This record gives sequence, C-alpha cells and structure tokens, in this order.
Amino acid sequence: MPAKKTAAKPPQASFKTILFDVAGGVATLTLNRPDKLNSFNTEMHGEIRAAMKQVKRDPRIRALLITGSGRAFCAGQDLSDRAVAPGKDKPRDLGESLEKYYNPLIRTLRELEMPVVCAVNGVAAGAGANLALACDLVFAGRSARFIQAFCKIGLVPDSGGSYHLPLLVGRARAMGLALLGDALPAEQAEEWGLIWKCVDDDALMREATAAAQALAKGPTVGLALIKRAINSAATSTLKDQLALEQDLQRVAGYTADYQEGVAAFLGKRAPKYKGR
Ligand code: LHQ
Repeated sequence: MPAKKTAAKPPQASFKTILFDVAGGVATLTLNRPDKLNSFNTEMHGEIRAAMKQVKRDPRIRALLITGSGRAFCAGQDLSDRAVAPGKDKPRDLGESLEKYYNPLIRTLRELEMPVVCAVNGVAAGAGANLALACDLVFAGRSARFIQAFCKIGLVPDSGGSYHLPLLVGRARAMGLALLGDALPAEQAEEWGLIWKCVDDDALMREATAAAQALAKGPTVGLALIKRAINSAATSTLKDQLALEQDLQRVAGYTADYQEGVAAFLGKRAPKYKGR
C-alpha cells in the first residue's frame, strides 16, 4: 500500500460549483450547478479535482459520498461551455477534454483507497451517468434515470462508460443503452445490475449517507483492498487474481483492524475499527 495521508486540512469552503463537507469520516461532494442540471464545466472540473486532493490527504476521511443538488444528478458535459462547444472557426478537440478532465477523475475514483458511494438523486446523463458507474456503491432515487446520451449528439460513451457498461449489464444491454440512448429508470437499473440499489426518493440521502458512514467506521484498509481486488478482476486471469488475493490478504492480515475484528468476534462484542 502506498504511503498516504499526512496532515489534516480544514474543509474547503470556497467552492462555487460544488459543495464539499466532511463529517463522521465521510466526505460529501455535491455537484452544485442545479440550474444547469449539474453539468460539468471547466470550473467544476477544477473544483472537483481540488476536493479529491483533499479527500486523499485528510486522514479523517474514510469514505466518499457523491451526489447532486436540485432535481438532477448530472447531465454530463455542459454543452454550452466554450471549451467544448463546436466552434465557428475550427473544430474542438474533445479528446483533450477527456485527457485533461474526465479520464483523471474516473481513474481517481476507481483508485481511491476508500469506498465511493454515489447517491443518484435525479437524471444522470452522458458523463454524468458514467461518473456514477465509476463509483463503488451506487444508490439511486426511484425517479432517477440513466441516459447514455452520447449517441444523440454523435459522440461515444466516455468517462469509462464503454468499460463499465458491458461489465455491469453485459454486451447486449450495453449496446442497447449506448446505441439507442434511451432513459433507463432506476428500478430497471437495479434489476439489470447497473447499480446497487434503487430506493424511494425521500429515503435516498438517508440510505446512502448511512451506508457511507457505516463504511467509514469499518476496517477501511481492508475495504480499500477489497475494492482493489474486485476492480482488478475484469482484466485478470484466475491465476493472477489468486496471486493478488494472496498479496492483499497478507497486507490485510497485518492490520490492527484485523486483530480487532477477530478479538471482537471472539469476545462477542462490536468491533472498534481505526482504519489501520
Ligand atoms: C444543459 C445540459 C447540458 C448544458 C441540460 N449542457 N445545458 C465529454 C467531452 C467533451 C464534450 C462533450 O461531452 C463529453 C461528455 C458528455 O457528457 S456528452 C453528453 C452531454 N449530455 C447530454 O447530451 C445530455 C443533454 N441533456 C438532456 O438530454 C436533458 O437535459 C436531460 C435528459 C438530462 C434532462 O431533460 P429534462 O429533464 O427534460 O430537462 P431539460 O432538457 O429541460 O434541461 C433543463 C435545463 O438544463 C435546460 O436549460 P433551460 O435554460 O432551457 O432551462 C437545458 O438546456 C439545460 N441542460 N443538460 N448537458
């Protein structure tokens, strides 16, 4: 495990396009451009990046929760942002936008050494849908829907969508979603295995926050290792995966939390995990 987490920093309060809050071991990052359905612009990308740096550095943070404010989760790229809107004079290099902003974000979420919970509070379209799919435990309100909107504007699924979609729902359904761009309601998303759980809208934040808080109180080194093992499976052979499990179990077995977990089990009491 790479060394991490040096000094605690106070929560960043000066963001304009996101809200960022740390409480009870959980960092909550709320996409906050509700009048634009929380679509991504360059400023929001910059602020998310700064918040993610804080998540990695702050030793108090042991789980991340991502959600959106207002009626949408995220409508993907802000199509009116000058950085990506088709120019009058010359075509835009959209690959550059992925390289600079979306790809690093998706990699950061997947590699983050803590569970990432997502509360999809409304429509999730384009890169917004695929941001959710890159998280580890996705809850969605019953009124939420997932739209691979790219095909409607001549683009291809990005932000890891072409990777996560077939992994989660299989090729046939991935093709249908990506080629047709139909809205997939949250309930069906759960039935198809695209997300963890669909819950009533008014229960969404309660359930997602409770899950994030429970994870933050858990043996978080072990949970991060679980995440690494599961994420590796898609590109691994059984032989390599068994070797990885062996390596990760070795690391997990030396944690104080493993000792505490076994002691608590044998002592018939609740464990008190410290995340180390
Ligand atoms: C928006 C947007 C939006 C700006 C709603 N932008 N204003 C990566 C790299 C580089 C370039 C391109 O893209 C990417 C990745 C991507 O994410 S591509 C996919 C981009 N996203 C979309 O194509 C989705 C576009 N939005 C929609 O299809 C609908 O708005 C959805 C289905 C999300 C919601 O529909 P409704 O609930 O009917 O809301 P609405 O359409 O009426 O939108 C409300 C307002 O939000 C409206 O503005 P207005 O001023 O009329 O109230 C929309 O224009 C604005 N809005 N999405 N992505």
